[in-house]
Amino acid sequence: MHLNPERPVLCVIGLGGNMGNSSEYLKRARQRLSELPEVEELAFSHLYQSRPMGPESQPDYLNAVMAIETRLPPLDLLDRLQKIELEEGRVRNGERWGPRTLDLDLLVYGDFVIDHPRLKVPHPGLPHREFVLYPLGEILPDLIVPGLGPVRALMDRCPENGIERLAP
Ligand code: A4P
Ligand code: MG
Repeated sequence: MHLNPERPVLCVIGLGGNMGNSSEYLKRARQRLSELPEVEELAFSHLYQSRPMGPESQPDYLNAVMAIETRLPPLDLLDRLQKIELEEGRVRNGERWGPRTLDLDLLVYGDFVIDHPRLKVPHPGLPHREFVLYPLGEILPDLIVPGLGPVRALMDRCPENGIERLAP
């Protein structure tokens, strides 16, 4: 996949974490993402507290989403996200959906639908996850997710599952 956009592309990144001081991890991740030379921040949602998807014997998560503009090709952007995860103390221990300090998912990359061994976009979990859809609906309520439709319609079909928007 050699996609090299000529113009900046609107992308959405999902941030999550449930180990350590999650609001600090999310804040630092936001800072680091917006400091990347090829990235401009457009919007950042409130923080949301959500019940863990996956093993239940782990703390609640804090989640947020960030809209950016970038000319980075998608796999380069993924590399940047994974580098930040690693540097922020993320340990991949193989447990699926286990606890983590920081998880950065590329949710949307412009109008593109990407099916690559390292990267699926839009993120396959997007239509089923309240902790993605509710913050996304807050900052980009009119977004049409490629192949999936309007965010509002996706939200209407996704139960809230106890998600709470936190005060700033
Ligand atoms: N990958 C493919 N597509 C993407 C994409 N769009 N964005 C590949 C990011 N990565 C993508 O990810 C595994 C591989 O997915 C990567 O190497 C990348 O090439 P990972 O971060 O190493 O592993 P993971 O995150 O444990 O697995 P997974 O299945 O991606 O988990 P999720 O979907 O990230 O979910 N509960 C609440 N309430 N809130 C959460 O944020 N997060 C998770 C993790 C579990 N439960 C949660 C939450
Ligand atoms: Mg992930």
